This record gives sequence, structure tokens and C-alpha cells, in this order.
Amino acid sequence: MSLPFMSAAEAAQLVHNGDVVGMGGFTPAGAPKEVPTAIAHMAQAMHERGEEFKIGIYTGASTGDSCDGELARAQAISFRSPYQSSKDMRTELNAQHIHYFDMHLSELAQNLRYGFLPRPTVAIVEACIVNERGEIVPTAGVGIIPTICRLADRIIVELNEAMPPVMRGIHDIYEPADPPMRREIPVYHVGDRIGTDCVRVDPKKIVAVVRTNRPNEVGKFTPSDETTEKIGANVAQFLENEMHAGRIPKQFLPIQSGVGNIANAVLGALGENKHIPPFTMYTEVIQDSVVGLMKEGRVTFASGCSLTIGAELLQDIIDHMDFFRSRIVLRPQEISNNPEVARRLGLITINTALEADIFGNINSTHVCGTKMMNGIGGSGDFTRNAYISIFTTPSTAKGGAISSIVPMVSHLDHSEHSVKVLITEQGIADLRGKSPIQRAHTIIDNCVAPEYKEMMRAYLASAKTAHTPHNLSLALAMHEEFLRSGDMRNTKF
Ligand code: 0RQ
Repeated sequence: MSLPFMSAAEAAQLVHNGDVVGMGGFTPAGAPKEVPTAIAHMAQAMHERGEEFKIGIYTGASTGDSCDGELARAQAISFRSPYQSSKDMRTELNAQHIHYFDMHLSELAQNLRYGFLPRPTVAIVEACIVNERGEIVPTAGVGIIPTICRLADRIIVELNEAMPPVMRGIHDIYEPADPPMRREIPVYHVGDRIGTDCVRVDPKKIVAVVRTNRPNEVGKFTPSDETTEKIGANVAQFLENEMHAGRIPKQFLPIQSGVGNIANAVLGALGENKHIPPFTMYTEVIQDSVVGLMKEGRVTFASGCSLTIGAELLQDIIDHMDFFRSRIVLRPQEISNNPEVARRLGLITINTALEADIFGNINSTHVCGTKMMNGIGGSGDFTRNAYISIFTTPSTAKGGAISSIVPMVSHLDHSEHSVKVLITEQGIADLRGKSPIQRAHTIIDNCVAPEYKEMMRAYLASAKTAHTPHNLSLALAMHEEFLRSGDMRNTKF
């Protein structure tokens, strides 16, 4: 049997109106690019002819513009899960043109297997190797590849020549059994390999192989500024203190860190703090800063779901594969984000909040309670199961017009029960063992921006005394003020 090589436009024809498509890759490393764009063009042409074309889409996490952006602009999507970060996708789903369900990334694959969600009929995956035996070796991101390939009737492979076969061996592909047969995931150390180096599928299901040569669509980081550097230094200081106090073992614990500029700066600061010993990572996204820290010996091993790094850095890894293959493993998100493993390994988790409230509840997803930003991603998988869960955020957004700390979050993603520490550039609020009113004072004193401190105290003074003091008619007054005048500083309590 020879592989069915064809163009992206021909492969797109194999995807039909009403199909449910699972895409490989993760944030957006290793996500398919040319076939999704070709599907978008096909959809546009069909819409112009008055024909219907919409598909449901699952991904690992966010994809690049050639996938989420093109398909959203082509109005080709009926539903979408579990995470996105595309401006055009965001516009479409906030207009309710796309039904988006935001879910914990670790849960998606099992929910597909359990039949809780519509079954993917098509899988589109990027590979550095595909062969007649049905071996598919992913590239820089894994995501939900094993599950969508097993469940789908048709598999379309983008064979990306920019991702050479030497990447084989960096992945560890493992799907757990479903209850009641599931046992523990046998990852006892971050570097344990428990599966295979490729995804094995029935070769008859591979209906198209499209040759591509495209870099990952990973955005550039804005260089760290005073605020992100201060947040990073505060996180490093907190962890150093915990270690000296004997609450983190001397050999340290694996770090999970979210995605974005703040997360990158935090990792940089951890790397620079020489009181913190060389450490490992059990995380979902391996970002730019990790690679540098690995070369310096500050990070000794990183387990993740994707190499979300710029093209030059990825090339550096490819050129030095012998070095990196023994220090990096890429797993399906069901394993990289597995709650059972996170709890057992004792992860120190560091994620970014959109807003926090004075009681320690976190909103990671909704601007002013209504507009979806990206999704919860893996932050819930890790926060709830952490050894110590930390949330970071700049104390203000939009030039100070928004306080990231408010009396009551306008949407709840992580509750006070899961959030142990809140850190801004202003300082550190350790919430462990504190009652709601003690948490409120700790957060106001340590984390709130100076121009909002008195406002927050005035809110507390107006609140009804109870276990958790609130003034329900004013709890969201700062959000309402922002929507009215564009500046929370105008709020009167
Ligand atoms: O807006 O882009 O217009 O400047 O939100 O904020 O401070 O640059 O921070 O890039 O790290 O994103 C929570 C969205 C933070 C992200 C979130 C505005 C702000 C700016 C971005 P501009 P920053 P980041 C691992 C774990 C959920 C998933 C997760 C996220 C923009 O970290 O998606 O943690 N997390 N996954 O101005 C209105 C507020 C705001 C605000 C900031 N209170 N109200 N706008 N902004 N605070 C990754 C995965 O799971 C894949």
C-alpha cells in the first residue's frame, strides 16, 4: 500500500459539511496549517454558491491563524472546543456565531472516548514521519492526536518537511484505559517514558498525506518589562522562602507554568535565582525561556505537551536533538495535564489570572464577566491538584483603568479553595490557612495597586459583616463603572 499523497485543496475535499474534525498540535505548535486553510477556502466558495458548509472543531489548545483564524473568517465552524486564542475566533464566538465550550484540557480526550461529545469523524494532524505501517510521528505539539486518530474514520496528515524525522524519539504517546479498567498513570518522575515514540493507526484510515514546509505559528514574546520582571522576582522570592522554611524539599519540586509573557518572565526569574536549585518541569507548554535555562543547566528536564517556541529556537533544538531528546518529552495533553500525576508529583503551579477577587477567587477567561478571552486551558487541571498553586497578574490592566483585583470576580474559574498564593508586581499574598476577611486584608495590603487600595477598603466597609463580607448591590460596581466610563478609578463606594 502506498501513501495517498495529494494537495491540500484535494485533501480538503475529503472533509464534508457536518463533519467533526479533530486537529493535532497544541498552542499552536504542531497544529495543521495548509489543510485547514484549504478547507476555509472551500467553505467560502461553497457559501458563495449558496451551499452549506460548517464543521465542528476540537483541538489540543490554540492553533495558528491558518487554522482558527481562516476557518473563523470563513464562517466554517459550528462548534469549537477546548481553547483558542485567535482574535477572529474570539469575535465569532462572542457573537454566538460559533458555539464554544471551554473545558479543562486534560479532560477532552477522555470525554471524546466516553461519548460525551460528538465523535470526531476526521483527524487532521501534522507529522514529521508517516509510513505505510500507519506510524505517525507528531512534530512540536501532541495535544489530542492519539485519541482523534483512533476515533476518526479518516485521517489527513500534513507531512511538514520543516520538522525533520530526527524529532522521532522526543514524544511519549500513551492513552490510559477507561474506567473501570484504568490504573495509575505510571509516570513517577517527570522524565519517565511510558508509551511509544509514535501514534499507531490503521493505515487504511490515512486518506490523504499533504507535503508542507511551514514553521510553527508561534507568536513572539514582548520583551519583559518592569512589571513582569517584578512579578517574576516576587515568585522566585516566595519559592526561595518556602524552601528555606522547609515547606519545599531541598531538591525542589517540578514546576508547571502557564503560557504568555508573564509566565516566560517568571521562569526567567526562577532560573536566575541561584538559591533555587536546578529544577524540572511537568507542564503543558514548554516556552522559550525553558530552552535557555536547559542549556545553562538550570532546568534539568521538561515534560510537556508542546514546544511553543520561536522558529529559530526550534531549529536549535532540532540541530542538537541528541542533547534535547534526553531532556525533553512531549506527551498527549491527557498525560501532560493529568490531575492524578500532578497531585502525586507535587507540582508547583504558576498560572496567570485575568482578574482575582479580594477573597482569592480567580477569573482566567471572561472580560467583565461576559466576553470570552481564550479559555481555561490547563490552568484548572494544575491549580486544583498542585502542591502549591500560585496565580500571578499585573495589579492593573489597560494603563490603570482596570484593577485586576476586584471585590468579586465577574466570572469564576478557580475558586478560593484551590488558590493558595496570589502574586502581583506589588507583592505576595499567601492565602493558606486564612479566613475570607484575613485573605481580603492580605490581598489588599500586598497585591492591590496603590490607587485602588482605598477603594477596596471602602468596599469592605460597605459590606455586610458575615463569614465572607459582601455588598451584593456593589460587588460588580467597578466592572459596571468600567463599562460606563472606561475607567474603574471613577467607582464610588
Ligand atoms: O490585553 O492584549 O489588549 O493588551 O488581557 O493580558 O497581562 O498580557 O497577560 O498574555 O498572560 O494573558 C489570563 C488571558 C492572561 C492568559 C490570560 C487584558 C490585558 C491584555 C492579556 P491586550 P496580559 P497574558 C497554560 C495555562 C487562561 C489559560 C491558562 C490565559 C490581555 O494567561 O488565557 O492559564 N489564561 N492556561 O490588558 C480586561 C482584566 C484584564 C484584561 C488583563 N481584568 N479585564 N482585560 N487584561 N486583565 C496555557 C494553556 O492552557 C494552553
